[in-house]
Amino acid sequence: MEKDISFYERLKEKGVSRRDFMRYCTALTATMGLSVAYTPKVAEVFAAPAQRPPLIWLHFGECTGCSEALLRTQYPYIDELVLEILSVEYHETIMAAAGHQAEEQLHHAVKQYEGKFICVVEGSIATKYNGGYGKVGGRSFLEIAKEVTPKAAAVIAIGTCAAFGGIPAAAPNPGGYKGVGEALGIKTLNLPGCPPNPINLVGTVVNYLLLGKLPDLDANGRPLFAYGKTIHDQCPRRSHFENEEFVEAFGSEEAALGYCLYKMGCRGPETYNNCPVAKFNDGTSWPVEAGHPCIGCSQPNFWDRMSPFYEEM
Ligand code: FSX
Ligand code: SF4
Ligand code: F3S
Repeated sequence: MEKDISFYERLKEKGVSRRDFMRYCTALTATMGLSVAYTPKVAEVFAAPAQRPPLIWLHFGECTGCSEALLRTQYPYIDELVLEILSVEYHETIMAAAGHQAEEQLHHAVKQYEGKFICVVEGSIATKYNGGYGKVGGRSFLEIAKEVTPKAAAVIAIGTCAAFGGIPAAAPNPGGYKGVGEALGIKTLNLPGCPPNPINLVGTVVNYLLLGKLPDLDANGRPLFAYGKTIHDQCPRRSHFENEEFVEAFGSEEAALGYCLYKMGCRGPETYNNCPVAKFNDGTSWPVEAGHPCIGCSQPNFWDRMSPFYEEM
């Protein structure tokens, strides 16, 4: 197919071989919880997308780490891949427009793609004082979210801030920050993590394009394919936990031996995410593999509930 050829040629120009791409698709298929037999179909979603749903990406109270995680992700061409399957109509961090021009672009995109666009929200929403603690272009996050999200086909809350309030909502939370679903009283698909793993956003979108529906969710709105198990249940240090072989000080012999980090405050037993399997930075590593306890960054209210960090619960 001509389209197929041009896609692989484009990848080649970026220095990405067909083999690298298939390796990525295999990892993505496994992350999505599909059998390996689905890999060619997943590759097809990128190579010959049946449709490119329009995407509007909103920024509220956050650190932009979610966008950073997506755009500087493990595979240098992932931004290209995301653009192959999604038509990004509005994203404040990466678009050229600024000021009034940017506002116009948002207004225009919402109107043009009403009922069809996927709205990705990054960051939480200030709800006290009429939303006065967080504004863009003179309008509160609350006002913008109330205007845009009802017109979307689906709302994806990316990162713990958008999903559950995250760091902006940490006590004493003077601005009354809340996750998007709670602030607006709507159901969102949540992809928490501070930052979240971008492969879970790509997996969600590919699931939608391949199977025609959003993935199944847990009670916290998180896709089960990524958040169905605890860190602890997938952790390669688990046998040390069972054998009661614990690290009690950073830099110790036990730390060098890769013992369990439970006594260093690891929250893996109560945190749901696929970090041990999906890993970060081209599958290089993840917190526990690097010798750092999991701080529970993808759980609701982690900043308050999981702290003080580095202390056994
Ligand atoms: Fe929040 Fe996104 Fe933490 Fe940052 O912007 S999930 S503060 S890493 O990245 O929203
Ligand atoms: Fe569980 Fe953390 Fe120990 Fe891994 S390091 S086995 S997640 S307590
Ligand atoms: Fe976060 Fe724990 Fe994974 S801190 S990145 S959920 S290992």
